[in-house]
Amino acid sequence: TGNPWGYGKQDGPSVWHKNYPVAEGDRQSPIDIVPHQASHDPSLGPIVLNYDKCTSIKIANNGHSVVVEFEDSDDRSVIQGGPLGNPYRLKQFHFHWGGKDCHGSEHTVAGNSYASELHLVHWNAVKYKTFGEAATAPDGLAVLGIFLETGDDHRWLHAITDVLYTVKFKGSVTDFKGFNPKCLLPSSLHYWTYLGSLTTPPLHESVTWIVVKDPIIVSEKQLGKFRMLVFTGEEEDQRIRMENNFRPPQPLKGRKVRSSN
Ligand code: SG5
Ligand code: ZN
Repeated sequence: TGNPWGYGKQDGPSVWHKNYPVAEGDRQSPIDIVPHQASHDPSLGPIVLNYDKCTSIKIANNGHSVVVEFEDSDDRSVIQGGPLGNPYRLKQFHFHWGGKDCHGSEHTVAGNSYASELHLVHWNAVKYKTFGEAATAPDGLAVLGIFLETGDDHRWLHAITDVLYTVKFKGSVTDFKGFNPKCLLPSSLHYWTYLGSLTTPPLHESVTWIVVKDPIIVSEKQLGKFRMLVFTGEEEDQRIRMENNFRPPQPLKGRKVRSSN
């Protein structure tokens, strides 16, 4: 379903508006976050992650990123607190990254990119019956964004990088049970928050973004394993390396970014 889109010259972010006019809408993501322009909001509580009985099922290459999917038929893995009025269920997480370590994140901070960005996608199962319904509602989704910076090896990212070779091609899927993404988060969850959109088509304006200020550290070697994935299917003749799968920052259009501290 939908129209083919990607991150190349012909099908990348600069042409998404042709098939998805909301690309030029009033609450698009990502954005450049300018820390001194964010307003501290003392009413913003801490983010609470309840991922304890962890429900990961599988890891997949969807032709745009590598995605870890979760069982989401009940509230075993939820995010709450912060700007959210009720718990939101974890659906999946995925990454965006560059071809070089100098870019790759979707959000930028004062114009600076990180090497990669992790997105934990949650939906409002209190108000909506399905993920699909939530994905089109203004308060339907909550995405937690985590920056990745290069440095030392990350102790827990190996669980993912070690299985990436099994999902090299678009459409490949591998069992991935019992992984708790809490191990991928930095120790401080201070954040910025604003109202935005999915960063990929269909670009629905349905996301409460929660972007964590502190990055996690991963090694160049670990990031290199993501770049061995390909956008293309196993049956296709050409192999296009999966990298630079990020959308650049979009106009703020008067939105306010709030800060938790
Ligand atoms: C939706 O938007 C999509 C994701 C997509 C993000 O959440 O969800 C669905 O279509 C239903 C599962 O696509 C998938 O999860 C396909 C399995 O994520 C991607 O395509 C990976 C880049 C985009 O989410 S984001 O705004 O957090 N980047
Ligand atoms: Zn994403």
